[in-house]
Amino acid sequence: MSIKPTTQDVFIIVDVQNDFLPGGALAVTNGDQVIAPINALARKFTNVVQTQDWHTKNHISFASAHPGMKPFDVTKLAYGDQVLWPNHCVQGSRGAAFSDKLDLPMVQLVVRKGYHPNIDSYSAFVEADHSTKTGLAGYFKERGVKRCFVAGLATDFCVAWSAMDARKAGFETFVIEDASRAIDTLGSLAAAIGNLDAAGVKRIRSDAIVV
Ligand code: VGL
Ligand code: ZN
Repeated sequence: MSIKPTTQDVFIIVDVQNDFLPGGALAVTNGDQVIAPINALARKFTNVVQTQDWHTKNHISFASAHPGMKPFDVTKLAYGDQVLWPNHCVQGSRGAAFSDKLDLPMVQLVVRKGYHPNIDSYSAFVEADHSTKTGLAGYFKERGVKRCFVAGLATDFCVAWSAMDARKAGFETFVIEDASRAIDTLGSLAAAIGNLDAAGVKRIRSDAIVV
């Protein structure tokens, strides 16, 4: 398969932030390996957007906000099960900043997410309560976007949830696997791949994208 991006395609670069990279608060194994393929891919698209995990200080997704709980425990919140994380991507912090190895001057929009204190948001489109919207689907529709290509960190959380919601919003959707890396806690990577396949999200490699 080879795909030549058009003006109806968008590349969504998910959460390539210091806290998800080696040495960060919620480091994804080999997370830094996504940077070179993402820098290369971004040059093949006319539309590129980035997402940025952007939490309040005592965000409800942090284990530290739940006495007696620890990172990677799962708890029940008003909107359903929530994995609890180490404190990460706090608004304005160095950890929340994009990696300075990214070379992405062409990015058109940065979508911040996870800024409501009581709602997590893995997805770039719809928050974890499954109803609060970020506005990104509307932005894409106004701009005539038809296909979304998603890569970044982490495959099994923010990449997968963003891809699932892109598909639900009616976009043909692709996850670029070699430009993504997973956290893989409690079987989350296998579950995410099962969900993506069932939803008709295509999993491809970056060499499928040609100029
Ligand atoms: C993410 C866990 C918590 C991600 C964000 O970017 O995949 N994962 N917050
Ligand atoms: Zn987060």
